[in-house]
Amino acid sequence: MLFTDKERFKAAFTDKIVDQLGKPLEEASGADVFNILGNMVREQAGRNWAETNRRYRQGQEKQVYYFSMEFLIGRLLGNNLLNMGDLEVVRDGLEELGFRLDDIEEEEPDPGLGNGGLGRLAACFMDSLASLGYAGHGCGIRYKYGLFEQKIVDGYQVELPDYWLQKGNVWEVRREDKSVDVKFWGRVETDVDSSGELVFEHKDYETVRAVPYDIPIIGADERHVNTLRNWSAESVMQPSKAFGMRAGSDYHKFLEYKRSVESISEFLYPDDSRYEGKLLRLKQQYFMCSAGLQSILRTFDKLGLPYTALPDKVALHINDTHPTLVIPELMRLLMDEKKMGWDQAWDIVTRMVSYTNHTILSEALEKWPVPMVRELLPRVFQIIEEINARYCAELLRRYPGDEGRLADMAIIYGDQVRMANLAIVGSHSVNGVAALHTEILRKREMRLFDEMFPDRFNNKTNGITHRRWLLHANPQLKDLIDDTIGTRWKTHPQELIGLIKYCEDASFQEKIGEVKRANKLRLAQYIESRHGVKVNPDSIFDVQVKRLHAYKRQLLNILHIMHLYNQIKAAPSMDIVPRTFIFGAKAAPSYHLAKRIIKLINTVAHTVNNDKDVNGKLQIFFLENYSVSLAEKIIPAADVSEQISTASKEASGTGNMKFMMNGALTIGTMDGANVEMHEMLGNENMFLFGLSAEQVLDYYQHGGYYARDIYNGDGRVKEVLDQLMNPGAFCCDGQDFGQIFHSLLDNNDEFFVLKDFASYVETHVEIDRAYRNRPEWLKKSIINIAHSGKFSSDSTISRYASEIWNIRPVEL
Ligand code: 26W
Repeated sequence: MLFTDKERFKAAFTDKIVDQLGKPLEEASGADVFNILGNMVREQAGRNWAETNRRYRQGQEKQVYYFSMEFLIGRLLGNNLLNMGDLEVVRDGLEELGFRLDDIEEEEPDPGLGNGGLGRLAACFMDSLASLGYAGHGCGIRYKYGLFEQKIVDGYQVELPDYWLQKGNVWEVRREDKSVDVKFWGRVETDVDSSGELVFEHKDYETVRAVPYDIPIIGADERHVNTLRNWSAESVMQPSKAFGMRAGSDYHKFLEYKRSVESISEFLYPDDSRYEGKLLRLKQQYFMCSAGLQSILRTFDKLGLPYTALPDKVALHINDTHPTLVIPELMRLLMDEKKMGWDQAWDIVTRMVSYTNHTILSEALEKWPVPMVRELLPRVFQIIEEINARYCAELLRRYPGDEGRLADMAIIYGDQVRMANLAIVGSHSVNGVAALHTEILRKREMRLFDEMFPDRFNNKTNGITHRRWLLHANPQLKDLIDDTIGTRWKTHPQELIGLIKYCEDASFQEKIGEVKRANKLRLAQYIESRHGVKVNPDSIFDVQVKRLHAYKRQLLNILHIMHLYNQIKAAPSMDIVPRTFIFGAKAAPSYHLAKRIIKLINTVAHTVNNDKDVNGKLQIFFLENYSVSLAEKIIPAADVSEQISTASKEASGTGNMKFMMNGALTIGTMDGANVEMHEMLGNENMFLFGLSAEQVLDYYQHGGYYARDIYNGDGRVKEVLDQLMNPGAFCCDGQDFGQIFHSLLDNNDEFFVLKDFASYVETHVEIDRAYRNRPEWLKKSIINIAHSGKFSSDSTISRYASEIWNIRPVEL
């Protein structure tokens, strides 16, 4: 705790304002209050941070490093106060000084250092690691620009740069003294040393300085403070050093060099689930891997242990294939710098590295062109070639003459380096992120690897931190749960199951209903402030928020809404429970179809929201710039959670878990972690629809699906699709939505939107019916909350710790 009581906090805070800003409290702005408060929190955490590090070093504790190109951490002020146990004191104290903590929290820029699920998962894991007392740290990139800020202009997505660092970052500490150099380009010279060993020397390289910025990750007991180390790329000041020994490096070249170096940590690639083989991205990946490993080895060196002890003291986890270069880079460091032989280095590396796969979408598989890797990273490429050669030889020993297998499994094939294959071969553990996803990896996508390395594959179903997504985002629900089952669930979220006892308790149901209504009112106010429209808090809040991607099928959702609208137009007296459909989604800037879908949602919203016949039965809002902070406002207010991906395509989903924890009921396909939700909830407490993964995969393999048959056979489908093309309610000239129409009919509806349409419509009718029975609905809502503890990332992390990393909590 920062402050033992409110009065002391007020005094200390007021002093700081005066001392540091040289102005009286009355003149302090919201931004001033945020900065001063943030500084106080960080200073306090600093003591525990130093102590944590001292203890880890002194006890020679095994450290886990989670390498990830994305950490979508969200705002930190509220969560840090929560984890330090200061939230109430600070809230009350500020209140008395004339400030609302909620407003102060809004002053903090939301660090958009991630695209979506993968980045947010990394952030939840950081929180759980520290909260459970594990020595686990993040290694990432300090992007100057986060994911673009989305504006909606005339219904279209417009992207603006997100310069989140503009006003500085109170949480980070620049650690100049921990800088390391990373080398690109050049060539490798081979020589024989005095003892007859081959030595490899990297010549004519370009040097990039990597400077770490550390962010303290404060655990829920406040005492464990781990480190998220994000690397920033800077130029080396003397041109001679920057270019190694290369001749002719003049000043003009230096400026060019400086610009190109700084671009490495300039921006986050805004593409989610689609791979682009861009040189700059490869540079980012190597930059992070090399800098991270060098700093890890430095820390290890201080222990004074032999390198053979490395796997006992350090675990390296790679978040998808993006940091796979950790494998050859660590080989390089061990062999070239620490003078270790191949076999021993390989044994060490593979015992240290573990890999998580986050998607089976083939368009997301990273494959780098051989010439690019060879030129940018000449020594690393040699090592990849050697890994590949040895591994392919082993393959042919096991499966003599099986060229087909070799073609599928090789790391380098044709003109490409396949990162997933390298990641599997170079690690001791490969995990999927939900039971179904892991099953698909083992039985289909990675079948041959599973056959070759049967002990390597395992499942770790994703999780979410209940501290951010319940305690912080939904304080009223937190209080109600505390009053009902006590507070142990906060450290043991599985104990939320104790709420089951109350699921039929009428007074508890009513209280749950009141909390939901309060959250809906708050969101309604937010929407009104942005859209200037009143939102009916008694309508069903039906929400789909996530990245925009064809497989996630926002299109299915909006086509269904168009159908509802058509029904109302045909029979304005139609009896339905009023619905408010809420969307939030960013599309990759180059993903044209996704952007059309955003436009369609906004067009339909405009028509429906302004049609008198609709008479409040439907409202549609597309909330711009979906982000962690917006999610915290939306999710607690949802009645219905849309998790409607084409079965087999969503590796896990984590939004699904957040909604469940906040008492929303899910309409979903049997995909990702929805399957595991359904296992606990049953058909009673969840609304399932659509094809199964098996059916989908069968269609892909054997054909037999004809979207046009559905268009011709189902009048409802024909009506909404024709509305995409013909002038009328939603469309003007047939140009706007033609691409969507063609993707469904001419490209045969890759994601089975039309195939699942009928069952989706029916299931929504069921939701309408279920909502009318308020006690039953609230009972289902309670049952959802009660089971959501299973999806706490604390459980997930405990399993990573014991089954993959072999670490235990460190007592402080
Ligand atoms: C190289 C381009 C690229 C960028 C990002 C390819 C793939 C990605 C990520 C793997 C996409 C992603 O975020 N995947 C999501 O990961 C979540 C956490 O495991 C899962 O819950 C989601 O289902 C999965 O889509």
